[in-house]
Amino acid sequence: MFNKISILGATVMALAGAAQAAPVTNTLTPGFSFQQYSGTAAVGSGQVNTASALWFIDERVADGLKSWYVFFDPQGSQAIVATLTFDRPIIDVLTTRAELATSHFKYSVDVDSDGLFDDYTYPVATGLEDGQDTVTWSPGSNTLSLRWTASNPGDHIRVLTAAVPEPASWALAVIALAGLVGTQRRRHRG
Ligand SMILES: [Ca+2]
Ligand SMILES: [Ca+2]
Repeated sequence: MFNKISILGATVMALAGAAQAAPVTNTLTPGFSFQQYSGTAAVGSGQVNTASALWFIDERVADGLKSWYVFFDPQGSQAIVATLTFDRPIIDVLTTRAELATSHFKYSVDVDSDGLFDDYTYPVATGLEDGQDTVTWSPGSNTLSLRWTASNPGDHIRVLTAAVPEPASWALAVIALAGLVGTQRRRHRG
């Protein structure tokens, strides 16, 4: 029985530590791509300048939340509409310059791998503009929708999801393990 408890414990630990999959797009403005940012230009400085890409950065886990930075930084004025789905429930979405700058120290990463955490800037227009940009989501849902118009320095948000798998995944794993234990018990009796 101790072995089975150990297996259950190991599985739960594996689930808790499982890497979170990158978000995916359900819909995206035709001709646009959604991809992981691998450039070296500072994020938020208006220097990325890609007209038809929506970018994401795989950020850190802190205080039980996993952070994803999502931004659109075209050179001239461009509109974009997209829906994104994450593999864990969305807990919060930070959309203002103040929220981004305040949470930077907790979640940001070393974009250009030079050992310095100086790869984000937050000029006045960073964050969403009232009346022009929207992001809609429901707490506990994995999906959000965005409708933005941006130029420089672009539109930026930070999406915070649960850091561990959603309850449905845990429930399925526990049910599967319970079934396995039950099968083994029946074998012992037989
Ligand atoms: Ca850096
Ligand atoms: Ca905008």
